[in-house]
Amino acid sequence: MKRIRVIDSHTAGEPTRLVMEGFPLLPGTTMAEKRDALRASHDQWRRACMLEPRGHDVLVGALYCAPESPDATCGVIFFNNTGYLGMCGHGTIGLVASLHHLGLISPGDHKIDTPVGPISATLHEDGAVTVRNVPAYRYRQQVPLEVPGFGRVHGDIAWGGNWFFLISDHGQSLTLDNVEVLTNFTWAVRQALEAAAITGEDGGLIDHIELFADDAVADSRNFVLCPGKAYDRSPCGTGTSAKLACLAADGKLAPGATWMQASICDSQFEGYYEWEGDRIRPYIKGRAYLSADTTLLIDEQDPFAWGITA
Ligand code: PYC
Repeated sequence: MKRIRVIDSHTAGEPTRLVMEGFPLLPGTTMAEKRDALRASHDQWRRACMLEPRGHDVLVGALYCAPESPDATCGVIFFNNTGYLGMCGHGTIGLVASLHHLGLISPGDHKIDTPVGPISATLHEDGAVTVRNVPAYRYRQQVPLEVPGFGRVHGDIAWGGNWFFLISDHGQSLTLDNVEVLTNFTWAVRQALEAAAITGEDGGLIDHIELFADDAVADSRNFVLCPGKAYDRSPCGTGTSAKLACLAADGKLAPGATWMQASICDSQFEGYYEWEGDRIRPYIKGRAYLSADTTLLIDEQDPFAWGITA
């Protein structure tokens, strides 16, 4: 029997499964090298934790690693049901809340190494967490896109730790009772981007689609389609970072001013930014709640030991 020690949490409704122990040792010194080794040689461990029967398509995994820099608290590799994420805002908030639950960290600032660069997170006395994300920027503005079955939309392409296509002129209703339609629409957008060879900088795959609408309480409401076709229950930390980059580029939000981003589930993140050259440094504040502190068992006799795959 193989054992994987995990801590489950949710941040603004979006779940994170933190893997503390049980994965094989990964070669490499940087988080990117360790992520590549996990993907190339040990991907079944990701699948065992993320896929049914132990996981599900909404879940994001976070592998707790030794840090690559001497002043970091830890390193982390994020993944989901289909593969690997560069960064994950809600997952970082879940990671910090989980490490606090385990007694491994105290309120204060913590540097964390990720495959896309170092970030830091502040654990506040009240349990909230502010993530100082990787630098974000808008790469292209108002790119026209024909979406089969839906017509023409325009979107900004922005980096917030993952690549996003951000659309406002979608004509869709951003309500929780409409998620099936929103999922079909955003999946069609993602396929249309791939068919048209529209990418992020350096050919980066745009694997997150983000829709915006007005919100009664917050500054904006979003719907975010994640790479595995599930929608983000939270306002998406990297997606809110990409939004801040677009607002900054448009001169619509001043540095330091607060942006309240609501999710399709009515949960909220608070964001603000600082300029760093021609990019912005996004800050995202939210809160995670613990939901399980447990051990996953992998029985080699189990035909679904390593997850149910297509
Ligand atoms: O919070 O950055 C985020 C995120 C990415 C995918 C799901 N959540």
